[in-house]
Amino acid sequence: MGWIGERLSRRRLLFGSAVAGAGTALVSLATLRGAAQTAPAPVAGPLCTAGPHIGHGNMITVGDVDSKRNGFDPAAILTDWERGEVSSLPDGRTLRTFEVVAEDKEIEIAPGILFPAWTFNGRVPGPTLRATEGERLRLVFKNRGSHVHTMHFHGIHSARMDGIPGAGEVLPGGEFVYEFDARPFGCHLYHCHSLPLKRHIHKGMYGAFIVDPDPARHPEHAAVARSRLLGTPENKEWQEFVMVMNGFDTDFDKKNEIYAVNTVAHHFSKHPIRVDRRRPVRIYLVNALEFDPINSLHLHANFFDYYDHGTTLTPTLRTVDTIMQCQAQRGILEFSYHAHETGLYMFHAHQSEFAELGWMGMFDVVEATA
Ligand SMILES: [Cu+2]
Repeated sequence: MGWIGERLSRRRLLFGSAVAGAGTALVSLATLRGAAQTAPAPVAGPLCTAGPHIGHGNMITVGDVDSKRNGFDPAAILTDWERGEVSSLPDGRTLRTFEVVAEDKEIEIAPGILFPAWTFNGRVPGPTLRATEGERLRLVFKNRGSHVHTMHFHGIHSARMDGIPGAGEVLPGGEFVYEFDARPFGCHLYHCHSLPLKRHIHKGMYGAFIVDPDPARHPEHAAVARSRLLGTPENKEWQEFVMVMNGFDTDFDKKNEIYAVNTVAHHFSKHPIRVDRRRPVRIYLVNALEFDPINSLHLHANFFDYYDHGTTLTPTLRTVDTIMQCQAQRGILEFSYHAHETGLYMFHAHQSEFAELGWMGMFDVVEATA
């Protein structure tokens, strides 16, 4: 199949499924948001862009995914830090213990489109594990799924703790305890590393793993480190969000039909992320996409500083509005709308096809959030 043919086929699948699966039609975002309430509802075919050509007229799915049934909400995932249980080791160091359970679960990734996922703690992406540099981490991993799984962390650890076949792989019904120090600080990820690897990852077995810098270890940039350290007054000034870019191959042809941030296609187009105009924004961006080698984030009407992998306290890129990430690449974006007027500001993958198939969202910049 040629390049154009593939694209037509992928779009037909999403649009066809949305219509057949949920009895819905596709309308423009402007209509959905009520900006064109007087206009007739557009009749959309698989590739039709009919409808009022006003406002943010983007083709998106109609209706909403049932977050309660899913057991997770893409918006809640933005700020849902899993901190584990904290205790002290005999030498006085902090021990942070997390429990993660693998289980099979059918999830809804677009209205009416179900996907047979393999999950960590029943959600995709898995829990955002957040620790502080230098702590001892203990990950109690239980496999209640139907396949063998692992937790492989992007971080520094011993071979025995690598979470690959032969080192921490867990049979269904089994359990393994991974233990290592939280380092280096940064924006990382974990994922299953069982074989076939791309299938295990793509089924939903990944999550963000954030290690906050310890300000005492970075006297030259202590203020920046404090602003990253969850719980400090400096950190509270920031509006922090985790965005895990992912996709789903719903017909198992090794191509994605759905793209998203935090799993649900177009979620943040329908439910813009409220942002206080006066406070800075920090995004922990992780690319967990399989099958496509590159993903990206483009921010409209603004520019950001970028910290590749989050492992530095000074930006690795300054004043950019688009960042690309290869598979498993991640980083921290920092920006502000303090000099902007309030309103809706878009962000999306700049691979236009990804955006149209779900990887698109909005910030709702307001004067103040509660
Ligand atoms: Cu797995």
